[in-house]
Amino acid sequence: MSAEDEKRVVALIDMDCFYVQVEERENPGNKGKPACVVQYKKWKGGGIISVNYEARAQGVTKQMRGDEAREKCPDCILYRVPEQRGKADLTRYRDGGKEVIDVMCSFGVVVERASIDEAYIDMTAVIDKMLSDSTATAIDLEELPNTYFVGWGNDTDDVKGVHGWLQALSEGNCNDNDWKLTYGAILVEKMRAAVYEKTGFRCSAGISNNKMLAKLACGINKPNKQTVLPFRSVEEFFTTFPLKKVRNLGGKLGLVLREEFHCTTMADIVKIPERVLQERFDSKTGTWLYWYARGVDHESVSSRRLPKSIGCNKNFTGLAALDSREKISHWLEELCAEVSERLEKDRETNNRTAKLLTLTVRLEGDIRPYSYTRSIPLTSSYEKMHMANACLAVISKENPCFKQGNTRVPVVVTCLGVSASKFVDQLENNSRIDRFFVTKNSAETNKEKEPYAEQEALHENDDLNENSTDQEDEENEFVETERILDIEEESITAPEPNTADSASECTEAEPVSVHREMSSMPISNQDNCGIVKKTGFFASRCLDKNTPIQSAKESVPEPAALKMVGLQESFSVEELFPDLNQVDMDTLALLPLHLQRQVLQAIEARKGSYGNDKFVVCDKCKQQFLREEIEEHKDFHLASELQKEFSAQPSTSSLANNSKVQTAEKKSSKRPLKNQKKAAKDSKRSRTIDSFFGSRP
Ligand code: DCP
Ligand code: CA
Ligand code: CA
Repeated sequence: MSAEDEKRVVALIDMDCFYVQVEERENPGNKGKPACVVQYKKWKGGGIISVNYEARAQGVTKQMRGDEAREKCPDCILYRVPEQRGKADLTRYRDGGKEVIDVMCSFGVVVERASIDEAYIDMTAVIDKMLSDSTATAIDLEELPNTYFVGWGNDTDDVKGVHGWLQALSEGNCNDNDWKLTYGAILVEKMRAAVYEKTGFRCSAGISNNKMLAKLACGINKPNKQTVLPFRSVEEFFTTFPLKKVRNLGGKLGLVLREEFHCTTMADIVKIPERVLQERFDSKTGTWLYWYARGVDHESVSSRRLPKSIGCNKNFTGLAALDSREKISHWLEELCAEVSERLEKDRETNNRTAKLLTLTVRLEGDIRPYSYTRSIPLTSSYEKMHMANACLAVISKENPCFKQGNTRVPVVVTCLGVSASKFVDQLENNSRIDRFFVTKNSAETNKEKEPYAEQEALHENDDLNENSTDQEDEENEFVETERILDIEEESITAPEPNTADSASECTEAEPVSVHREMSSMPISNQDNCGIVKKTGFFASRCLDKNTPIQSAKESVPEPAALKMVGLQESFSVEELFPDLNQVDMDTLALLPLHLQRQVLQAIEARKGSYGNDKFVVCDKCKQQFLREEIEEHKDFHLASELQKEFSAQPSTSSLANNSKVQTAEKKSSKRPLKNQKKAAKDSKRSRTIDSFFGSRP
């Protein structure tokens, strides 16, 4: 651990018994009485998803059903999640969460909404300013009314550890980080008070130097309390802290650590040498884990107020399982109606449009939370039937019976999910589309619009996203949605660092399902969709547009970049648009130009005409290009020529030396063509056109 690791001041704020608080605000007369929120179906009083602290005091837990809660606590109030279209309607909870986020944002800190009821805050800049402005050395106890300090409390006179901590500060027995955390705690006290004043909701918080520590600190003292976890207390604290409670270690990674390495606490991981961790996982993950176990987490808090995906899913268990095309179609319509409505509202409020629709399906007999996921490009239309038909086409494709026109399907669907993601700013829609399929760096430039949820969801089970879920299952599906993503990830790896300066990769904010099986069915092509699994057209923008797509693999040397499915794949126009009669021009316009050209050429070829005025012929290579492409293509020729000339020069020649260049040019122009080609070929081995330009003074 170094001073570098203690530079930031990060908090996680989590609402106390959130759904109950939302209900209590609607029913103020019930405040202070024991209460729960139960899932909307009534069997045994419904499954409990939120319990207030009054009910907890009487032994009611989330694991119970409503009836059991009443047995334990007869006067316990049971609120029911509202219902719409036969499924849970979480609008009021979502809206409540947004109110809280707005209050936090008013403090000038970086706010990353992490789930329906929590947010990470990076307050480093504000604290640094407070510290530089402040002349005070002593801090008043009253500024920290609800704050606990891990490692500083005792069982008698200073349970919270606040006295001991402040005394150490006043005696100069502390470092810069201790001061920063203390000011951070004061600021969070103020934020929580403001949240209460403006929304009526109580919350708890964890304050430390990074997201992992802030999150686990938050859970230590609840409700309406906040906990500071100073770096110096981490080592001791980790000797007993269970690793499965730690962010990012709740899933597969944690399972391997528990089962193969027999680790139960964070301190157990510390005992494993870095090399061993690297061998078991991979070098990057091993190193990440090595430091993570020591309380080091570099993931940045990125400004995100909007949900990353908008979706919903529903379980159809037992007799409710969907065993016909009609039933599947009906429920797809219902789900798409909800998604469509929420997307429209989102477009209006946030000025953005979703570009990808992901369908999740679980078939009967499958013990996994899902059987497959498929993603489909989404055009600007949020029309529910448009989306529902596209989803149905996907299922038809996956299930050959549909193709044969049968109405009964041989496999039965037990869970359906529809989720829209890949939001782009509406105004700059088309021009910015490709940045959402590209590097972390470019995604970061659009931070404010980058939504929350799935980044977390990849590695966590306990954070919620804004996807509403059918909640009736015994095992709560609200969390299961996240587990879907967790399980989906094939390899066990460190989470991608959330930093603007991290290595450029094609993975930022990609839901894992999309990594693995990004299909590219044009949404207008519903009836004959021909889903392309593992397609690569978005990935192809990483390549030189004049590079044949098949060479994509060689073009992307970084293993992490290969995570984006499709970089290894080639594909044909037919795979992209199986029915050339039904190419949706809006969808086509989202593709890179060279792909648009290939599709348009195929359409023209089918018609037997080549006279489309979209095309121009390059006078150098006589190939046809789109008008928009030709300038860039000409640059390619220019670059090739320059490279030929350059490679014809003796390797020691200096470009700065004009006379030498001229000599070389003369020589090269006299060179027989065969030799020129050879020279160009030789030079290609060591230099690319890009590197040539890069090396120019
Ligand atoms: N939720 C859900 N299903 C779950 C867990 C939670 O629908 N399995 C919903 C209801 C919760 C909200 O998400 O109110 C937030 O979840 P938390 O885990 O943060 O739990 P609470 O806020 O209810 O309680 P706590 O005070 O422990 O944070
Ligand atoms: Ca909560
Ligand atoms: Ca929570």
